[in-house]
Amino acid sequence: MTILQNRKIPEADFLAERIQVLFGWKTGTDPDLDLDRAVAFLKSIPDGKNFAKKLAAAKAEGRTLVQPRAGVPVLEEHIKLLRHLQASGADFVPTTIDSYTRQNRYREAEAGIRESQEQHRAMLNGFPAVNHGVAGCRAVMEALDVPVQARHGTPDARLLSEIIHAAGWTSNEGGGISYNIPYAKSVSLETTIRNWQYVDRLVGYYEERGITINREPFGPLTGTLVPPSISNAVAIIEALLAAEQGVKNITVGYGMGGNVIQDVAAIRTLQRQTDKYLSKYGYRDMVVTTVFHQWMGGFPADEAEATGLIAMSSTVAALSKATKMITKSPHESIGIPTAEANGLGIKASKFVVTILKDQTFPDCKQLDREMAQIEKEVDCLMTAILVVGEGDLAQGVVRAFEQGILDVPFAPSRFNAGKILPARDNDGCIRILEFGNLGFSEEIKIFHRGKIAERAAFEKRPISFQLTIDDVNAVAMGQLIGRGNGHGR
Ligand code: 8ZB
Repeated sequence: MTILQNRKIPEADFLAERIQVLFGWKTGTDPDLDLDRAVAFLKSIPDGKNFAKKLAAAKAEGRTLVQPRAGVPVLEEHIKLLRHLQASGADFVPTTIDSYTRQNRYREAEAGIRESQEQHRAMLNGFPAVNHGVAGCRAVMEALDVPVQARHGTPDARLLSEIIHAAGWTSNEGGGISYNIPYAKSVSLETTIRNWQYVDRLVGYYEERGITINREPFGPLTGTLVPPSISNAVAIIEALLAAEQGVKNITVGYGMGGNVIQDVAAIRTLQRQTDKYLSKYGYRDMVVTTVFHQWMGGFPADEAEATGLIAMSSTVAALSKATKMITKSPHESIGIPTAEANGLGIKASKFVVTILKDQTFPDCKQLDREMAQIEKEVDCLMTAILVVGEGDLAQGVVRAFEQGILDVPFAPSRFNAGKILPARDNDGCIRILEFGNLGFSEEIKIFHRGKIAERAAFEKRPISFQLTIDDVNAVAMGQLIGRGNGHGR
């Protein structure tokens, strides 16, 4: 086996590997997966249904567009669901893929479709796109007036990506880090980075033939108290890895933290630093947009409170000028929402971003400071990664995770050190309490320690893991900062 490198896969190697990939399941031998036919089909899709073009237009207008998550196993039911969400105001529709498909367990997915039909209810937690094949996925795309994206969490999404793109879905979420570390326990980063280079190379193949397809790394990672510099660094790395394979249209993402200034700073720096790093490494003609994820942590069970949190998330997204926002529903604390609850989340969100469309968060000292802090931390991490990678980004990522230089809080993967502990400061900004071996300079660590010490002093309690625990549960209970006893609402 060749060693992993951040190098564009030669076309001949890609096409040779592709033959193996397509044999992964019977729908992979569909003649519509012939690349010339897929190119011709994608060229016939109107601009309004092209995810990449619609994002570029929204960015130019300074609008924040909305997109839910959704997916059910039976084709006709899935189409009905997406049409309902489109009618509720979704600017983009998703297709959330079920867990068997994410694990490449297509036989079990097949059984799940059958059982769902027999029992008239969803027996899978998403849409098994590989089993439905190009024809089924095209039927989904053709039933809608807005662009379609696949959203999943798949370590090896090569066959899935082949099928959805050939079907005219013009966006795909995921990446070698962001669909491994938060989702898998024992798949190596070498494996997932290589698999996602293939997924990106496929998009590069289409781009070379005049078809633009959007790619979106999964920004929020574990969605729980992730410091912005860590998620931004991962997003930038995945954007660079994708660009090397020929991707041109990339949406970098961030999951809401809860402090408004830190959230606005995170989206602004994410845009700016992604642009900066792409151009620094020579990638031209890139279209970079941003996605803000509504609160990804524990939600309040009360539906009115949940709707309040959705509205707050929308406010921050709009003021940050994120290009797109992923919505939640008032059912979030229970699990997968009904179509109605999902539509309600979209409607509430869209109402807020529309009202706020002409307003931007104002420049101020606090925002400048927070932006400078995030940028300094991201630069520090990027330098450390390239140093351990001896100049190669892909190798750098593998080694940085091995050594804990890059470390994601609360991740299940055994390829993640899991040594850092985040906690909020006295303003609710996410900071770091325990650094493990994170690639931060002493100056940055002093800043974080100072911020956490300030909060602990205010709450008159010691600096400990208890702060982290209290913060993880706080929002669901109606506070941002887990103040412990005596400092509640
Ligand atoms: C990492 C993403 C978690 C979020 C939602 C969860 C949660 C998962 C589906 C779905 C609608 C689905 N989610 N699967 N939402 N339909 N099939 O993703 O509820 O908010």
